[in-house]
Amino acid sequence: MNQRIDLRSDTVTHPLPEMREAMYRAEVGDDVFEEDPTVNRLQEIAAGRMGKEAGLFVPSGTMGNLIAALVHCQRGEEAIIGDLSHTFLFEVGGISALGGVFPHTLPNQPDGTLRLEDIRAAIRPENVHFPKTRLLILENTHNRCGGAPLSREYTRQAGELAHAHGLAFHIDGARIFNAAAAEGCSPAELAEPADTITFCLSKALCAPVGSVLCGSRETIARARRIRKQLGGGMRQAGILAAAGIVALELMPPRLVEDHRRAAELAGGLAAIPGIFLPKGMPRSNMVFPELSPEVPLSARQVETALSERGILIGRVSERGFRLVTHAWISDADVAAVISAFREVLARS
Ligand code: TLP
Repeated sequence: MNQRIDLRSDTVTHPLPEMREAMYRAEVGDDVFEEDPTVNRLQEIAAGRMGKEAGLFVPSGTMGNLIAALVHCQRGEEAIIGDLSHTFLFEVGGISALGGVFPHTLPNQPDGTLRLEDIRAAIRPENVHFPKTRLLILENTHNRCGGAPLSREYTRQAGELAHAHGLAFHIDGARIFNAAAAEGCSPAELAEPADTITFCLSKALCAPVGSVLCGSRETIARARRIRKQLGGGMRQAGILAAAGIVALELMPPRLVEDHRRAAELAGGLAAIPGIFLPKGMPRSNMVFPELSPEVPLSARQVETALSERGILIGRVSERGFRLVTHAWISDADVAAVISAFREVLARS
């Protein structure tokens, strides 16, 4: 990668040499005919990791979540979803624009959960005035809630509640491998209560493109038709899937390193006068520092000053930032970012 220290997201990671090699050598076929052996293998491996019967390779996490909403809901039906969830905030309203799915938002708690009593109260009784509540969507790790992982126990309870009321349960597990690393369990254990889960190959796992939607054989067969309808049927996609297979083989065990670096980054930033961090965070690879009220700079000014020093970070509010660690961020980078923040704030 280039010389910049890029903490804007783990989506900025580039494929490893092993991935490029596997892409070069990939056996391919027409995946719309289900004849691409590399895609088929990726889907099988991915489903195995999630403890589901089948997987579907999709171009993005956004499409995976959209297909899940469309597979579980008819137009005019409702999905219960966190008000800080990626699907609600950052997927261009796709579930309603394209699927006619009505989002019933509930407040995300600081730990990324939705309160079970809120979910229970949101499920609508049969009444001619109401949309049918069909789906519960949770996000693990929860991006806007500090990268918080949801526990197995919470996920199990949420799943039980959803199923007891006849709802389907989808997990946006874009970073489910980070959640598993943080919780010290397997992704399959976190996915177990869900009917479907999407996870991304192109974030912390460093593959260049793609996500996989996993679920039962029957659900994934229907999802395949929806993917085609959305224009997501790809042809010799084995070139991309090959990198995904390497991602699944090589990357999950190293995620704890990203989490350790995020903790070190947070510790270093918290020691700088004028910066504070939410308590108990980070739990995975995201750090959300904020400027204290006495700092005369805006987040935008700090972001610009850092970018002049070759450090790119995300800005999430007037006073807040998001910094994401990933395979391209070293210990030296963490130290450089802490001292650059210190210098920029000392000059204000
Ligand atoms: N998140 C991106 C941005 O869109 C904000 C990021 O930099 O974090 N679910 C979650 C929880 C996500 O964080 C993202 C991407 C997605 C879904 C969508 O994945 P893609 O970008 O592959 O469509």
